[in-house]
Amino acid sequence: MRDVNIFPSIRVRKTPFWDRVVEAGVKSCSVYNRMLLPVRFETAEIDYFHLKEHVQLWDVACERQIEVVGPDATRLIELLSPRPIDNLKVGKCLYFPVVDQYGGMLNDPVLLKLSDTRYWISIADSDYLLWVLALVAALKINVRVFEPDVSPLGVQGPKSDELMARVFGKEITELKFFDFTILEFQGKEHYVSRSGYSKRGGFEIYVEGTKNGIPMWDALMEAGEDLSVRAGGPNYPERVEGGLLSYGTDMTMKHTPYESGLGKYCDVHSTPNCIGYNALKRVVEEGWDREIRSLDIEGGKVPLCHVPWKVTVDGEFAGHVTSVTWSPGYKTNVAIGMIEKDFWGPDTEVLVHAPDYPRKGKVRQSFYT
Ligand code: THG
Repeated sequence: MRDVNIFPSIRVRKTPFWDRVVEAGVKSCSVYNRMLLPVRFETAEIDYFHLKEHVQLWDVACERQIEVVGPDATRLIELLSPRPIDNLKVGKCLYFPVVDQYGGMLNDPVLLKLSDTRYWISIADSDYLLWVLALVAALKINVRVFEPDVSPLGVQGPKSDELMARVFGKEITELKFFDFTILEFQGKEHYVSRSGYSKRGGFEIYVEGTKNGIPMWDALMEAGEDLSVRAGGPNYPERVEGGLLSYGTDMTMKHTPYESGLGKYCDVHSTPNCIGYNALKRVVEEGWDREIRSLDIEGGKVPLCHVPWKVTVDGEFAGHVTSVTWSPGYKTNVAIGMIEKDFWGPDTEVLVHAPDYPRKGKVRQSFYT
């Protein structure tokens, strides 16, 4: 696709790190939660191998937080998802598929339990704040819901522990996957979790206050000079190989968590307060007819995937692939697709109708690790 600029506008929000992202030579941005999301700095391949070897700072301010605070906070959170939170402790993150009354996915956020009466919902790209506000208004419950001035900064890659230790002290490296803690930086406290939208490991610093973005960025860049730290962003081939889903791309409100491959996180029977309880109970009883799968696709590098590509088997409809790209590491095209039940078994050979020419593909047993 020919390069096209994004027209600057107040409506498409800048991030607290934006000036540094521009200085770092950002080449491509996406728009996510009405905010710019830098995704490419060199080529996708150079960014990919750098992420797998070194450490990158990611401006993921677009992972906006929805703060839920008040006596009815837990009651509200229980309404949102078929994932149980009974045993969730303060200091824990949880990948948290949220649904509507029909069981359709509205978002796939990370939930942070900040206290017994305070949560952050770290959202993917949909207007989820509106849904939560509407529930509060309709239920007349005692809770406040708003978007705080908090902007996540990702520290991703195998050298992220070393970099974080240099800036915040060695203790931070003891943090477990999907736990969070509070760190002080220049007299201000920030939540920090071991999480992130890559399979390479790392942290996310929830930078409090727009004005603290640049000082945080600069401190990490300076401390990591000899670690080859540089700006990066969610890397398309890395996330497709690893099966990190993109809401709005790989699943939408037309899909249940089960179709979205997130059934392993759900337990309808122990979440009767979930707004999708009746719908999802039926899904579990009756089963479902399509599900997310990892696929390999033959031939040279595929073109960009901007609309779902149809998948067939002997001329019969077998689903769509929704994320598809060349993997520089595995030297094949990799994809995420929503595949019909008759064809979702491992090693099923399919035909993927790419815009250039139809290519042979194969359903995989699981994603790459
Ligand atoms: N971090 C934070 N907020 C986010 C994202 C993030 N909000 C938007 C978006 N990403 C939400 N989507 C995802 C998708 C996958 C994961 C996290 C958020 C993820 N999944 C792990 C996996 O699939 O390996 C593990 C989940 C688990 O097993 O608990 O991390 O990245 N703050």
